[in-house]
Amino acid sequence: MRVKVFQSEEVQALLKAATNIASDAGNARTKHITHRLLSDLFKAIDDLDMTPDEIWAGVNYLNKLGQDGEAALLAAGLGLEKFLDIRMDAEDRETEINGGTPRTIEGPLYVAGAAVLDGVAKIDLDADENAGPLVIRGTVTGPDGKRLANAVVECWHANSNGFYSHFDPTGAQSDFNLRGAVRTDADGKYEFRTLMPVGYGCPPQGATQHLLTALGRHGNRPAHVHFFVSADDCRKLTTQINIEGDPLIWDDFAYATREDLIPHVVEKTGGKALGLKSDDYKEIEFDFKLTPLIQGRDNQIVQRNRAAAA
Ligand code: MBD
Ligand code: FE
Repeated sequence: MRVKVFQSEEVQALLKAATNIASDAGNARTKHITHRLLSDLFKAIDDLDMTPDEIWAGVNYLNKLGQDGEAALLAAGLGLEKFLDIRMDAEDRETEINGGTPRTIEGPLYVAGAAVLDGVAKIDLDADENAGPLVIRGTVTGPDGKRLANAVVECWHANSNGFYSHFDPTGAQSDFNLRGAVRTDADGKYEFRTLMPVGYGCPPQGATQHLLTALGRHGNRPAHVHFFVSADDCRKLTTQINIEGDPLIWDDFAYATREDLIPHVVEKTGGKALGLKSDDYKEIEFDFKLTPLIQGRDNQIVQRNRAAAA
């Protein structure tokens, strides 16, 4: 079948009817976007001569994706979340905002509600035999380069199985294990005492991995730690650091790695005095540089569904 019907009056009328585009009812923006996306889909079906079997495979895939709760995971894996960062980076260049710590994707595994502690937080609540101690510390500075007291640094990462609390398929972790929040001290310093994470892998039986496999791709991330950093009169930063030396650093299925987000990992001793589980530990020093509000507002605040725990 090589028919092309997309441009026909019948199909154009169908697109308009299906999205109620000629009416004042409904939400104008939603109708505009739906009309465009549905039109692009219809055109692609024509252009690529997609078969009914292919279309129903796709529809069934969406059901499986929702059942698995993986739509946001797929968004990361297909580069959609990275694309949004690329757009925000371009917007920053246009508004001549520079010098801040690079952003990178939030991902789907944040949980709101961690208690905010002063200066230092020990966030490894559960024992993890296969993970050694890790201290992540540094400063938060504002657009003028001055250190910021009372900035809030939130942090979340995986355990030695690559699993995040709240999303751990084994159910093994307590609510805020490896998640925390710290308010910077008078010198703008923050510190997390935690354990070394291991890279994440998509659920092997899930819809995301299913598509990635069909694309000949893996669904793995290098070991990494997520952060939100917020302070008065600054834009909220969403970023991550990667653990230096991970073989997947430049082969992340979610495309989150950036040159300036791979701090050195330093071997230290004196962990016992810090309350760590061994005297030998690893340390990462990483400073966050925040950027100014734009005409008094934070254009980096992103609304999305996020898990929460108390
Ligand atoms: C993660 O830990 C993550 O950070 C992203 C972006 C996707 C899946 C798992
Ligand atoms: Fe992650």
